[in-house]
Amino acid sequence: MGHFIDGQWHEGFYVPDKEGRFVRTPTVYRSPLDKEALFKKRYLLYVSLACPWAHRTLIARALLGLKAQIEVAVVDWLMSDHSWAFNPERPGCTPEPLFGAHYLKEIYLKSNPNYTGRVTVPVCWDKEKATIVNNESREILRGLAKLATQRYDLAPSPEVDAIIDSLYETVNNGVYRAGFATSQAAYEEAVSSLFHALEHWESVLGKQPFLAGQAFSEADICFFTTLVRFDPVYFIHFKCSHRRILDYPNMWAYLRSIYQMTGVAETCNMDHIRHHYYESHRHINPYGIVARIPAAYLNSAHDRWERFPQAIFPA
Ligand SMILES: N[C@@H](CCC(=O)N[C@@H](CS)C(=O)NCC(=O)O)C(=O)O
Repeated sequence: MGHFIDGQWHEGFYVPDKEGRFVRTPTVYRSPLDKEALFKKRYLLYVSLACPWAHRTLIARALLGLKAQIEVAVVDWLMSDHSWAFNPERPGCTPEPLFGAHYLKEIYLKSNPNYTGRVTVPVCWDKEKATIVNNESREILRGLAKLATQRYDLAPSPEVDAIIDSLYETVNNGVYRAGFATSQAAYEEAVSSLFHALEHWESVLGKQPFLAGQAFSEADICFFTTLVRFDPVYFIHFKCSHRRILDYPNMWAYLRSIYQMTGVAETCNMDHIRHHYYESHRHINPYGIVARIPAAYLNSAHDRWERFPQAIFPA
């Protein structure tokens, strides 16, 4: 891991705040996605199959019928001192298709040789303008949802934004705040707000099929990509150990209901997910031992559609 300052690479992990809290750096590229660019197939998405933020964009691409429009380049699961790398030999990975780059950081420098910031995925690259358009998953997700013509409304109400906001700190970033805390107090703070939020959503999902009500939305995509990593990784590696998702009947069935929507399971690569976390974060898992995958099946039967016959979802 590392980051750029004025185009110079500096190795090292995130620096916590004074109280030992993990602090995520804001992303730099925030331009809106453009319809013409999308349908002229100018966008290339750089992703890691391990990353929950990048995973959001892959699910939107699949559910919105955009696979033919958007090419995807997949980095290796291992994050080294040079950050994300291309390793086409590894199953599930691709070569870097435009420049034959070895590292994703080369792409950031092609966009701006004096770039300051982290080298994160997802990245939405414009092939014609040879620049990064956006590297903030939530904005890429919204951009795709707004521009897709094979249309399913993934943001059907303003409530969706409020839910995504509330999920961010407690759940999506909450697991990282727990796992990367460098003091007991920072860990307790993160894990308490994480499980407080999970208890809340467990109760909501007992009454309705999706977070925002009857209709599947972007909020469900944002929740799903954390939930699917929870039992195999966050519960162990990030010490989010109060309960597994399997222990919450509504959330466990909800997780499986989304996993089983057409096109979603293919976006979930449990090898990339598990190997990335356990092998890349050696400061919290020094020997890189990868925990065995839980026995519970994501494709086991669930009763969500019988319980909620009014549920609206894309596939
Ligand atoms: N806010 C960003 C976060 C993206 C992010 O942090 N991705 C991680 C992978 S899970 C990453 O690339 N980290 C590399 C680093 O921070 O150096 C988003 O939602 O797109």
